[in-house]
Amino acid sequence: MPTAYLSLGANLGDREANLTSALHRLAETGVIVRRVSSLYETAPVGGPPQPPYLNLAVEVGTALSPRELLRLCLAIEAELGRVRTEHWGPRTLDIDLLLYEGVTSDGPELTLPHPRLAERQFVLAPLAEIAPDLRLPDGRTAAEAVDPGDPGVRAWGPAAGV
Ligand code: X6L
Ligand code: MG
Ligand code: MG
Repeated sequence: MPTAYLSLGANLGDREANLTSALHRLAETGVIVRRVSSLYETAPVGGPPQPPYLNLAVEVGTALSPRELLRLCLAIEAELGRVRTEHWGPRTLDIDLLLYEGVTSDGPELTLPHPRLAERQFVLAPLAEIAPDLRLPDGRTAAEAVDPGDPGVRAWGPAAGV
């Protein structure tokens, strides 16, 4: 079964509950949630001034195609009350598809690997926790790409089990 890596974030409402609900919804729909990172509280990057995020990363196994997995992630965002108003604005839930097996794709709907994956410490810190040896598109491993001194990322606590 193909392996994929997802990045989840929330900065509105009960952030931890939103992330936990998202993991349960994924697990209910034929996605095998294999590894879940702990939670990180992170300073917002880009967009308007907004509250701090909780971020985590998950490794999943899935028989869904990349596009099917993306559709599922968007449907779960909508269920959790995401309203898309301003670009890069605050949200109850964001689920980004980072990597899907060895797949590369460049379409209007989905680009794989995620184009800004390696620039974002709020993605890399949780990802390196669950998959330190994972190879990024730039050739570094996740562990090599983490900046442990980034003041915008701090360990917040364990994620609830799925
Ligand atoms: C150069 C220029 C390098 C812009 C990076 C990176 C811009 C990420 C926007 C960038 C650049 C974004 C989250 C967030 C957002 C999240 C935290 C975005 C825009 N989502 N900040 N900002 N966590 N901490 O999940 O991702 S939306
Ligand atoms: Mg995002
Ligand atoms: Mg997104």
